[in-house]
Amino acid sequence: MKRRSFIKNSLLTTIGIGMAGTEVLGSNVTAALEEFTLPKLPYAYDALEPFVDKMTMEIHHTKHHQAYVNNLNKALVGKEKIWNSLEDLCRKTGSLNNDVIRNNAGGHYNHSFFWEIMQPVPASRPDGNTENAINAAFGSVSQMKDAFNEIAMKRFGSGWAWLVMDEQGKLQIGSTPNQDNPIMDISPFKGKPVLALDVWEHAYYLKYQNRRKEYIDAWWNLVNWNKVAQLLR
Ligand code: MN3
Repeated sequence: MKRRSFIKNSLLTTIGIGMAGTEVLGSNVTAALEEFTLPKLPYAYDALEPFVDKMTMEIHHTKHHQAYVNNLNKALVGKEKIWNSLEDLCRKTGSLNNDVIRNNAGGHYNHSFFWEIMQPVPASRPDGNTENAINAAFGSVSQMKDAFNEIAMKRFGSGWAWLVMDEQGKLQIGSTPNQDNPIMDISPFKGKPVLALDVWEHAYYLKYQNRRKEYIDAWWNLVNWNKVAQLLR
């Protein structure tokens, strides 16, 4: 055997052994206890004052959101890992058929999204592309806000209001109960989230008590339109 082909054959053998020795991720892979972790807030707890107060933010993030993460991790232990991300887990809610996973995966996804689409004042403004998309669907930014506010007010009990992009690329407004969201296969309202508002009482009760409308109006001052623009791209 010539030296060159000997090296080539050895190399192929090495690669072959390497591949055979690599464990292929199969259906027997199960979730670990630290599957998901609480993301850091992109700003300080008091950064959204006076519209959302520091204590609400601190409890909302360190207690409520942390509890969704903890309960989700607990519920997933030992489950066959048929998801590869939090989004994917939400999309497969139907096949998982487990209300604890549904509520806590939704809780984790929704809050992670919610922190990102807010920013301290002075907030950004919708860019040209965002405004065009909103105008095309609702007539104007102010008409979109009216429709969004109405849906957020009408959500009975706990849930979320959403601005999403549907499969045709058109903006739609809708609401989901509890911690459901528009990327869940089981949700009748579907789309890619571009804006979300938490209307659970824990999101506003300390400062606004029963005055959900005041909270909603105040919240518009915090919208991170740069993030919305990114999501629309
Ligand atoms: Mn919440």
